[in-house]
Amino acid sequence: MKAWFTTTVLVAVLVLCATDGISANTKVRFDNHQVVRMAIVNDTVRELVAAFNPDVWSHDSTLAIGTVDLRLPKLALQKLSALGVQYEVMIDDVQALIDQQEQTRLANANNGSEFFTDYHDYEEIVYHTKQLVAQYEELATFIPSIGKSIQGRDIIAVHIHGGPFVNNKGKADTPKIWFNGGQHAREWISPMTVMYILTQLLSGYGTDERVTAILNRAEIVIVPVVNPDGLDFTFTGNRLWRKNRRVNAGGSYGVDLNRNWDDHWGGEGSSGVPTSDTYRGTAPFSEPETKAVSNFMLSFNGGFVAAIDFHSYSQLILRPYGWTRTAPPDEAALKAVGDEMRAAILAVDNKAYTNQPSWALYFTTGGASDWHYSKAKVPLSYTIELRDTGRYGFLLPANQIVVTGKENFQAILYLAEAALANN
Ligand code: 0X9
Ligand code: ZN
Repeated sequence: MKAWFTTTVLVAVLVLCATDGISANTKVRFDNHQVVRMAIVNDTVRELVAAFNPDVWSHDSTLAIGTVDLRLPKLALQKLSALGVQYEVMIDDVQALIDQQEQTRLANANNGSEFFTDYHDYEEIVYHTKQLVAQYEELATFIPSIGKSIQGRDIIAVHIHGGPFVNNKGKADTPKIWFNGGQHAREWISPMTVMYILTQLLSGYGTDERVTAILNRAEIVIVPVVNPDGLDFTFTGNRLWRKNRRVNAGGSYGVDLNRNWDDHWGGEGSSGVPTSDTYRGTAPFSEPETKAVSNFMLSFNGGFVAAIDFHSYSQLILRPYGWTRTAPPDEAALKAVGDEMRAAILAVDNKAYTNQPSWALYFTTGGASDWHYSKAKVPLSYTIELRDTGRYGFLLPANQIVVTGKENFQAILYLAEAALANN
């Protein structure tokens, strides 16, 4: 009986694992991997490097000529070095850093530390958001599901509809502001920054003059985690996972959600190859996550005056377009507000974020911010790439969560005020 039971359980576990692309309790390890900053000086170097199939951290769909951050095994790097390829080591031991951060996180979880002391997984974020919003019933609504991810997780949202004295609630022409995080799974600072902004907005109403003035005029809509499956997977399977968890034709996993939006979908700056980290999917909005989030935004019947899609890393304030070098009709305002957000961020902890058009980073098509701007008609639409500039990259230490939150909270206050000034 016991043997039968054990065997059955074992088989069941193995079957489950086979569908996940990775075995249970086994996390992908990055022993002897480094992150380096490399000069791709010409096509020869590009091809040499591409042959090792690196994980590109400074994200382009192709290995462009210029400077790129890459994760590769030491052995590959030594071979490239012998061939004359030059690089600077940014992270000497990727696995050691992951291990150290995981241990800190477990310790913080066990000693019941405050939410922003460390990073949180999808379930912890859902639980915390629900508890938080429950304290501000008059001001905000917790929406338990705007749709489900491909693995069936609920995508949550918060609708801050203004204080009890606001009389314009729910009207299509009420100015609205949008913030989302977590399209890309490994960019852990993104959902945390959105959560920080949410917390400051809720707790600031009635106590902070600027917050009160903003929430007396505008509604704020927040989706902290667009890609719950991906985020979960970075805690359970692969810390450096980027895409969602769609099983693609051919058996590989994941669509890059920030290439799946219905705006110039399929063009340069996305990949048609399912194994690629910038795989665009089979059609615009083929993914339940982008479909749910875009439909949710459209369900407000317009009125969004500003939007930010938070990512990491590189400290950039990106404005449309990603798909063409042509400046959008609102270029002057987008640039001016971007400059002010940069200044607001700089004033907090002296961190310089670069304000630039999105295409100047690299081309992207099917990105959320271009869709926000062109299809949802949000005139002040940005992608912000949070900290840092590459010392830790996606593995930004948790002790930078609060300060990243603070500097970006100053940016969104300015953004909201600027957006409302025209309305
Ligand atoms: O490549 C991306 O999706 C973003 N960078 S990341 O390193 N977080 O992956 C940049 C997207 C910018 N594109 C638009 N704003 N259109
Ligand atoms: Zn990203």
